[in-house]
Amino acid sequence: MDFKPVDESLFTTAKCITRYPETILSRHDVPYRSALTFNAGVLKKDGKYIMIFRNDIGDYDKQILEGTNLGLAYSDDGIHFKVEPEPCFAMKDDEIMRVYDPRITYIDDEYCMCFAVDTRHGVCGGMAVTKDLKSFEIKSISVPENRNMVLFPEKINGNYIRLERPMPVYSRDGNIFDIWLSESPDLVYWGKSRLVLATEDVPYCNDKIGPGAPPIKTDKGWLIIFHSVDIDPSRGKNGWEKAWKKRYVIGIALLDLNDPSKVIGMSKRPLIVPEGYYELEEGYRTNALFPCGMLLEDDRTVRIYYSAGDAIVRMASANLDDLLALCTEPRK
Ligand code: BMA
Repeated sequence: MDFKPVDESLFTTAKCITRYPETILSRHDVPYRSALTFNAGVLKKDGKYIMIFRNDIGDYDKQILEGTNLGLAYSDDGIHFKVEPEPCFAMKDDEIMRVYDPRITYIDDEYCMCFAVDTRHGVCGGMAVTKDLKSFEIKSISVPENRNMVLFPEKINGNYIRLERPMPVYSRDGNIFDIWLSESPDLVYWGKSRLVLATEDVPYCNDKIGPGAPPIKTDKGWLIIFHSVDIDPSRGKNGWEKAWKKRYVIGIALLDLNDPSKVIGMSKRPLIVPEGYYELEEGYRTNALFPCGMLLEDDRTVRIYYSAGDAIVRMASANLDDLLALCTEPRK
């Protein structure tokens, strides 16, 4: 596989981003077995914050992982979360090995959770609805290989819309995966699939991209957040893995309000890149930021919940107008 180096000078965090200095969630906050708490969907509803997070069970210090379930946490301020006594969701049978990476949307008076499903025959994208965050009804599980699904918070032209990230391996060399969109009348049957954002259109990517959190509707368009990966074969061991050649950064773009398969703006540089001890040096896989939550805190402030090192949940905020400007204007 050819390696196309990325331009390192692009990799700075945008000036409009303010990181919350403390960790939002770690294994120490979880009242059941937990080694890694990350990739958390976060929603604000009626002034309360709801988080569903991936909980990898095991022993952090011994670097042992034994399985995955999803945990539920509530907060009054979006910063201090209290984890419920038991995990809220898991799937495991002869075919399904685990579910992970939840994203949550509130639509039609219920919560819809999108998640990845590892099966013995490939990775699928799953969707389930719930009214009480306790009992979930599975609506659909895609064919492999697909994941990183996020559902828009409202129907567009009569259909539910999701972003997703299929993983085609025959057409291009390497793991070059793009962001797609599909429509559904009922959350069960999905179609009208089309490409939204291609990897080669992201100037700081040489590997794959994937949708992050449910989009935010603005008067300029749908604001989307995504992860973008670049590979450098000279990177060596870090985190728990023998060799980790990737860096995951966070990007943003703007989609057309009526036809969200059309990209109408995109920041040409990453929004957030790994910085500081917990993002660069600590964790299961260091150098990896992965956003699964984004919400409007008030009319003009956006909060972004992202994982660092596949180990903890962190949060950063920015002014909405600054984010929209990054998508539509060259960065100073
Ligand atoms: C992706 C998924 C995520 C993970 C990310 C960074 O491919 O496996 O669950 O957070 O890699 O390691």
